[in-house]
Amino acid sequence: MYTQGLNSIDKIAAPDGEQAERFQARIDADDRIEPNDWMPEQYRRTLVRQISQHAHSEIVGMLPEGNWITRAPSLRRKAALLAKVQDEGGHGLYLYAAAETLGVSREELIDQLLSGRAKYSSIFNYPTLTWADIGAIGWLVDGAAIMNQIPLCRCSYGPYARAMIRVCKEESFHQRQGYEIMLTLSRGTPEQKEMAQDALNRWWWPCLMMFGPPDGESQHSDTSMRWKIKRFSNDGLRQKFVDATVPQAHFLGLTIPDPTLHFDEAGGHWVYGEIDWDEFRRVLAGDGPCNRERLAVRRKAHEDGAWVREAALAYAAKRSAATRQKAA
Ligand code: BYC
Repeated sequence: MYTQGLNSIDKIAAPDGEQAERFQARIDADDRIEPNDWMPEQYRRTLVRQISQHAHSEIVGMLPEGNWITRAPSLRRKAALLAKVQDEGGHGLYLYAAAETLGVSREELIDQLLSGRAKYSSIFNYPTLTWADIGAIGWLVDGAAIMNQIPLCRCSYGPYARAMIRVCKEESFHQRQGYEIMLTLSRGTPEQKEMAQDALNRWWWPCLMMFGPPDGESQHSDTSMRWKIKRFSNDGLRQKFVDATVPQAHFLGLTIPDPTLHFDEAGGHWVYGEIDWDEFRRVLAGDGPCNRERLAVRRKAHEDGAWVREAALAYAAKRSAATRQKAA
C-alpha cells in the first residue's frame, strides 16, 4: 500500500540562529557540507526535495527510451540505447543514496513517487512516437540536463555534488549519441530528415520547460541560490541552453519551431518566444500526455519486483545469522 501522511523530514525543529549564521559563513566560504555536519532543517528539506525529485526523474526517464530498445534500427543503436537506459537507472540509485545521507529512507521516497505525491521532471510525460525521438531526447533532454547539472557538481552538499560528477560524465555520452542519431537522420532520406524535424518540433518546448518556472515564479530559487544548492537561476540556464542548441540545430539543417526566434546582436543571445506555462502547469498537475501511463508502469515494476526484494532481505538475514553463529 502507498502511505499518506507526514514524512520524517516534516518533524524536526527550527534552526538555532547562531548555528545558522556559522552555517551560512561556511557556505559563503565555499565549504562543502557533509552528512554529519549541522545544517538548517530547511536546507535538509530542500535537498531531500530536489535530490529525490531528481532521482525519480532518472527512474521515470528510463521509460520513454526503454520503449525503443526492442525497436532500435541496428545492433549498434540497440547496444548504445540499452547502455544509456541502464545508466539512467544507475543515476537514480546514486541520487537515492545521496538523499538517504539526509536521513530519509529510500522506501519512503519510492512510496512518495508511486503514490503520486512526488514530482519528477515534466519532460518524461511526453511520448516517444518515432525512432527520431530517441535522437531528440539524447540531444535536447540530455543536453538540457547537462546544462542544469554541471553547476550541481559544485553544489554545497558533498554527497549530491559528488554524485553529479559521475552523472554528468555519462550524460555527456548520452547527449552525443542523441546528436549522432539526429545527424544521421538529417543527412538521410527526405523522410528521415522529416522525422528528425518532427521530433524537434515536439520536444523543443517541453525541453525549455525542464528548467522550471520563470525566475519571477520560482519559489525555491532565492533560498537555493543563497545556500549554493543552485548556482544559476532557471531563466539563466534556459538561456544558456538555447544559445548552445540553436547553432547545433542549424548544423543539422533543422528549424527550431519558434517563428519569433532571433539573435540579439547587442545582448549576444538567441531570443526565444513565449513558453506555454499553462501546459507546464497541467503536466505538473498530473494531466500531461503520459503521466498516468508512467506511474502505472512504475507501480507494476515495483509490484513485480517484490519477490526480488523479499529474497534479498531473506538472504541478508541468513548471512547475518551465519556470521553471528561463527562469531559465537
Ligand atoms: N518538472 O521553485 P522552482 C534528466 C517544480 S533528469 C517537474 O523553480 P527548484 C534525465 C519544482 O520541483 C531531469 N517539476 O524549484 C533523466 C518545484 O516543486 P515543489 C531532472 C518541476 O527546485 C533521464 C516547483 O516546480 N533534473 O535530465 O528551485 C534521461 C517550483 O519550481 C519542473 C533535475 O531534477 C519540471 N521541469 O528548481 C535523460 C535537476 N521545474 O518541490 C535525462 C535537479 C520545476 O515545490 N533539479 N518543477 O513541489 C533542479 O535543478 C531544480 O529542482 C529545478 C527546479 C531547476 C528542476
